[in-house]
Amino acid sequence: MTSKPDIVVVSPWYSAAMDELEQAFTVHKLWLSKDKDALLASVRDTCVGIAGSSWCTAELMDALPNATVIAHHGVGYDGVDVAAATERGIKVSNTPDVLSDEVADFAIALMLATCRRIPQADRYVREGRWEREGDMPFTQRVWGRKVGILGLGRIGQEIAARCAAFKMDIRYHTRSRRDVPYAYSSSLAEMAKEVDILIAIVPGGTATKHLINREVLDALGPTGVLINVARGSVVDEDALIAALQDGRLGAAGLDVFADEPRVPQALKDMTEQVVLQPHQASATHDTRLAMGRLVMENLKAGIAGKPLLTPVN
Ligand code: NAP
Ligand code: 8YV
Repeated sequence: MTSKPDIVVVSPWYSAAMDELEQAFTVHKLWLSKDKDALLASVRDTCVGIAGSSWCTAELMDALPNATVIAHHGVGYDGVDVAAATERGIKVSNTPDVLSDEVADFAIALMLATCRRIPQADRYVREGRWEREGDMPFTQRVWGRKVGILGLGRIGQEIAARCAAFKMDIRYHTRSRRDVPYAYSSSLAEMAKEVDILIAIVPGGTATKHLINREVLDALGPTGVLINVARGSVVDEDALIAALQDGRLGAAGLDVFADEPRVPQALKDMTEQVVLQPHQASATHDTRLAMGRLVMENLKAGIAGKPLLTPVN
């Protein structure tokens, strides 16, 4: 019997997909290891692939010099040092497309939950306030309103298609204009001024850091709603908290945060204006299985010296 190739997994993902991974590879689980240096030293010569759902540094690549592929679990690979991988001749893959519809569904759910105050209404019933106080205060309409989408890539376009079904007036901001039936805005702040709801779905990393800043939040205004399903780094979190506390921004629905899984207490305390989610937009059984399988297929291809299915570099 031929032995299974050694791979190092930095951080885990869906257990059913991890089980399948272990059928194909000898999986060394870095996140469980008490002595990470010793684990890396023990597979220094034999490890041919790296996978993970969070980070991958140049230091890790140097500790595993025979790894030829880094298969990232997630479409956003801002935690992976791709430049360092390219310099070392290591191929990198991500998991695009298989999660686009799931994340788009979730963005719409979060927009509806935030505008129609669904978590607040649930609490209103459970806390007996309906019986004591009567009907709860009215909420904001979603259908027919103006929505601005920051990022109109694979997921952004699926969000736009769903917003169209809600009869919304759709605009978008990206660096390059696309051939789509939605209004293009070359300025994010200008777009924020025009819309009722701003949905962020751009990649993370330095290029998009704090794109949504005080100016953009003020442009969105006291009745404006921010939905962030992109990365926490895209929003200046301090500016967001201040805008919500001062009433300069109406409400926010957030799936992603600057320092996950830690969420600022100030956001947790704002139970009326803010809906919080634990970075779960792609987290269904079906989609996480598809993502995990794509990681595995990329590892197999990279280790066999074949082109990756979904290459990044
Ligand atoms: P994609 O197809 O690469 O689309 C990215 C979009 O962002 C493009 O339209 C791009 O257009 C735009 N963009 C990039 N940099 C920009 C900038 N500096 N200013 C304005 N627009 C910019 O990626 P995707 O598959 O849709 O995924 C997008 C991101 O969603 C991921 O990278 C990830 O961070 C996030 N995500 C989050 C979750 C979650 O669980 N919450 C799940 C999946 C994905 P231009 O290049 O023309 O600017
Ligand atoms: C995952 C994501 O939660 O694909 C992405 O970019 O943010 C999510 O699908 C994350 O990558 C964890 O694996």
